[in-house]
Amino acid sequence: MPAAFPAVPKISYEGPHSKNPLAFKHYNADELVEGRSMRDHLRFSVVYWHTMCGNGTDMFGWGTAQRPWEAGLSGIDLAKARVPVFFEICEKLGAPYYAFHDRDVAPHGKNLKQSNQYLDTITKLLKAQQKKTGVKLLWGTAQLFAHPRYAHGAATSCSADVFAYAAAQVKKALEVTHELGGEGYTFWGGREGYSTLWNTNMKRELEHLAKFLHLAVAYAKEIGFKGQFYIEPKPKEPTKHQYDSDAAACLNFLREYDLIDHLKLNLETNHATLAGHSMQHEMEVAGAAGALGSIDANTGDLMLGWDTDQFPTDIYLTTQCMLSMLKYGGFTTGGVNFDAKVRRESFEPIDLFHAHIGGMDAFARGLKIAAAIRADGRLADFVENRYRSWDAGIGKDIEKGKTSFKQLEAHALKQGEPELESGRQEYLENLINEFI
Ligand code: XUL
Ligand code: CO
Repeated sequence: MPAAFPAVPKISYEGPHSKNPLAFKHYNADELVEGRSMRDHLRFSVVYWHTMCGNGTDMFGWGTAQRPWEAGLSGIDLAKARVPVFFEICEKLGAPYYAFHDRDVAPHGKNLKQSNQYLDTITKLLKAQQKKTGVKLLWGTAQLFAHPRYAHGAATSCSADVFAYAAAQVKKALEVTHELGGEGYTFWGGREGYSTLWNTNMKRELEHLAKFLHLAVAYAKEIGFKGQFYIEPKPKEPTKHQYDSDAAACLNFLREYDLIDHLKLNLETNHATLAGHSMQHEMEVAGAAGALGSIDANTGDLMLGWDTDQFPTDIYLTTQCMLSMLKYGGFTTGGVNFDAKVRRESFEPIDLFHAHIGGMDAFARGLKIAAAIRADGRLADFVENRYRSWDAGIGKDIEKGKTSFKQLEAHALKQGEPELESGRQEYLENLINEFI
């Protein structure tokens, strides 16, 4: 099979002064940051669904994308043709990982058996390409939202037969992820929510979702899959309300149903903003709970109210992501997964390279800036100093559980009106700007 991008070389690092659109200006894979290579810090991952299957369709118009390697092909033949092109892109980008849904890599069959056969056919090709290129699987997942059978949800469907069908699909997706050496498996509850409460038994649906996840955990154990499970919060779209609405809701759900030891969070910027949060907020919520697993790196357009899945280019965003990530010890099983798609207007194949190079460079800059802010130390010192009243005296006693309301009342009566200090928001915003 001839290369799909014969004119694109392996993308190399040329430094910040390069004007070459097909070179990294900031991502230098071997460069050490805080003693770890950028490659290992960022663990970049390319997604199969947007990169290979995205065709620029929107609610008002059909696809725009020009993909010469797809000409005249459909079904399993198209699926086969996409595999080497995808790995050519990953390899040329130097992205060490990828992620997929079962039904992006292989087509829907006329029944489950045929779908599984298609998936087996493609899994062999993926495995061969992984071996050839060294690109590894960050996580796999099952697409439980596109087919009409999932109109009422998958694990939260009102139909037990749909639950069973979804379980069968996840069983197979787990086997394939395991076969491909996947380091994780993600649950994004595409239609696990409701459109109207008039027809919904929420308690029952939540219990079913928990049951589904417990069954998945049990099956992973049975087949020896040791990868990390993730749940990916998103508040809405396609449903009006999704049960995995944000990091806090997911953590509550995982704790309530005794799943907290089995799943971490895979956070996505555009999902955070749809939930009315910043990505930094979501990362701090997950990090504080010890559940920060992986990120789907993208961004929304704040002028639009939907999930536009754009490539991240905002240095403030990537700096915030990497500050939180470094603070909580960096990625272990997860990575920076580009769940992002080129715009409908960017229909030429080369746009796929510009998009990923830009996203990788934006994260590389974020990483370096975050490391510089940490090395400088003023930000961390400020926060530490802000809480110093908890390090000794009454604060220390409260934290240690050595006080009662009566003792606190005595303290307040004796101490009088507490003295406060400024939060210095503007000073800190200026401090951050020194580094950006
Ligand atoms: C959808 C989304 C998904 C998940 C995987 O908004 O983010 O692509 O990442 O199912
Ligand atoms: Co995502």
